[in-house]
Amino acid sequence: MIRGKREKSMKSSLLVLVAGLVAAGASWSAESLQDVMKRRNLSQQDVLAAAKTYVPTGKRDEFIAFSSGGQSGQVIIYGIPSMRILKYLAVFTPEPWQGYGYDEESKAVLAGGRIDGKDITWGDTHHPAISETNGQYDGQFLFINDKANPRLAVIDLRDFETKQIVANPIFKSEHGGAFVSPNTDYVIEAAQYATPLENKKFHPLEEFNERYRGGVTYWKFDRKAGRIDPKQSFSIELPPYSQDLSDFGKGPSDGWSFTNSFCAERYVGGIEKGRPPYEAGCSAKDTDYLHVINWKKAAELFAQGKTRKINGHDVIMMDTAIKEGILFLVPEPKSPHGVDVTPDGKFMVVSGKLDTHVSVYSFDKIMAAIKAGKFESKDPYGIPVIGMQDALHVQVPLGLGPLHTQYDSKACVAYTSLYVDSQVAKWNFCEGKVLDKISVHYNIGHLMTMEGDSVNPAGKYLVALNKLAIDRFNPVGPLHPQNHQLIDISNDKMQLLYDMPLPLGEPHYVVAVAADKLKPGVRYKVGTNSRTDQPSPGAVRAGEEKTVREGNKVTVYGTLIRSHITPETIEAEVGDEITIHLTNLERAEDETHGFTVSTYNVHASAEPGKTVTVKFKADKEGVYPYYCTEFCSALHLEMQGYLLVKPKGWKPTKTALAAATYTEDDYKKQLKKIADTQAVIDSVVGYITSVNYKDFPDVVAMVEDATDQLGKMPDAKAKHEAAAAKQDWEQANLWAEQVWQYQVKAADLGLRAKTYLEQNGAKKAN
Ligand code: CUK
Ligand code: CUA
Repeated sequence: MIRGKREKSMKSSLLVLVAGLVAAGASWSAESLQDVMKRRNLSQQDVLAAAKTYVPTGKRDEFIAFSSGGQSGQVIIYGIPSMRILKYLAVFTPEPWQGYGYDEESKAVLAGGRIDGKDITWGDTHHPAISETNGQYDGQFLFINDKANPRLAVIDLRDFETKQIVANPIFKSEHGGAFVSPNTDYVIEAAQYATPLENKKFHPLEEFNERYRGGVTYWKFDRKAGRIDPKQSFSIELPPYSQDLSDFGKGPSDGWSFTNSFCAERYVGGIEKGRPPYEAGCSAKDTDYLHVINWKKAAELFAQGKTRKINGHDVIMMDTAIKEGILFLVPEPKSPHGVDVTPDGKFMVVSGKLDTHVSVYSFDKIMAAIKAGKFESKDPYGIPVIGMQDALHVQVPLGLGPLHTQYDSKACVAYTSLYVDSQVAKWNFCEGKVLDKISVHYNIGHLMTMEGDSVNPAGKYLVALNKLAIDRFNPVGPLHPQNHQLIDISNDKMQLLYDMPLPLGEPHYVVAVAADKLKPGVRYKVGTNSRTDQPSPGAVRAGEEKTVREGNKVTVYGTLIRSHITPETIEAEVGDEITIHLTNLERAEDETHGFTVSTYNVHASAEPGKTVTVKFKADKEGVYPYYCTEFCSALHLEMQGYLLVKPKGWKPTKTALAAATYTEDDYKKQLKKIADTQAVIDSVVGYITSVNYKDFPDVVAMVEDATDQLGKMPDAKAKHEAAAAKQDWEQANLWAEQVWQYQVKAADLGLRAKTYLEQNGAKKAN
């Protein structure tokens, strides 16, 4: 028997492999740590850094980081402190592994991001934000913006899938998002490059001051639905000042939001006409403006209907905002970048890119000035301007090119990135003094501390998001990876621990949450459309699979389970529209099946319980294999089928399938194999039922899957026995083989369950 032989030879080669490993292990352990340090030229410091970041096999990271994927339009997920990349999460850009943009469910999500009727298949992601409850990260949702095409995405952290993309109805770019209010009722987005808000009629640059506008959008997040509600969302019209980053107030400043700007000069360039370029015109003055907005009151004005509809979206116009006293400006030096509210909500830290200072504004002082009506002037649009000195708590000279600020678990301690100096400065924002500096490689943009945007940052680690890697890694051509450097901040002096190359776009910002706050599921309720979280109309259970033809539409309701796709042939006529729904019937963790049809540019990833749909036009007659794209079991390669696209009016000339020859002897061997395997299954079942397996939901799922497989056996058994009675040895052998296939899958699950129970301390059942 071929299989028996193959198993035997596999077993003996396994033995050889194990023997080899043991020998290698012995020689490896004979080398001491000192030997390795010498051989690899490592210092004590290096070894200490390695020990602080190494996560042994089977152990997990303490924090999970969600990094923007920059121009890739994705989110990059990695663990801290190991810096191991865990997933590239598909957001604005098609991603084949996850079937994103290749199956119908995800195409519907991407369609939400269409602008002016056009598909936009990339994004420039900048700022991820984790949902908060009372200002603390709750690990439920993630938001991220697309700067290039003003859009915002909602990711559900129960399954790490993008659920929604909304396009901003009045902006043409968008940078100051995503940031969340302390209870995630709103997600803010601020415009970057001013344009006419309606943008339906052309307005020349000569009308910039009158017709072009910036703004901020407050997207209402419906936490129960897990979606943004565009109808409950609104914007505030702002001057064309190139609004940049934003942050929400918290604690005493809850109810207010802050957005800075960098070209309050309102310069419009024109280098090709001999005018000085943008960079000169946009940085000519010493100050720009921090926008201070009472968003709670703005939400009331929206509720009262004090808005104008622009492109179907509610906008509180500047005049209304000024009259109602919800909008103020404070000068900030000079072409600033980053406004970061302190964890206690008392201060707003602004960095001047072209100024060596960070400016710490006091919320109390700003409120006192507003209350007293003490303004130094009005801007050209009539917005009251609070004097800088009336709002400042302290200014601290940190170094060249300060950009972004993050906070420590220790009170008053902050970290600011210094782009030009390529350094991180640790400083005290209460007293205004520098505590420490460390060099990074090179030209740092954002930096991030653990839970650093929340009301109680976790400290411990800091990640420097360096724009240039230059000489840090093995060269891979002129386009270099980004360099995320991990820094230990648990002591007074910062210590550099690790360089991680990030090879997927230029991440701008990253957020990290304690790993134990994330509770992602391992399976869906059977038949779920994961993008809507609703039951899929295309779902069927085992035994209910069918193919339906209506006119030129062929719809397949199929299933996936180790190791077959049902159906195994799909028949169509050229020109038919084919829709294939597939439900993964597995419950076991990590039992994903993939699905594709040759040359039709479709792909789906079906995790346990999920129903996926692919759709295409069978526009060319011929034969197209389809198969499972994930190596899901020993017979994964056999998880296959044929799409037969026949010409119109085609008639068969040959009706019998080719067959191999089988004998009675073969059949007897099959029966013996089945009996042997059953003995293995019985012993595993004996063990599982002897312990408290019902206390382990993962094992219960595996047992359910195994029971499913075994449940199909009687039918196949009846078939092989009936065939044997008729001496049809082909059918008898093949159905007996199918019985064994069910056994093997059940045994595989049973052994996995047994291992799990042994490793997780199962106890004797009473
Ligand atoms: S930005 Cu890129 S380094 Cu978009 Cu937050 Cu500052
Ligand atoms: Cu399912 Cu491979």
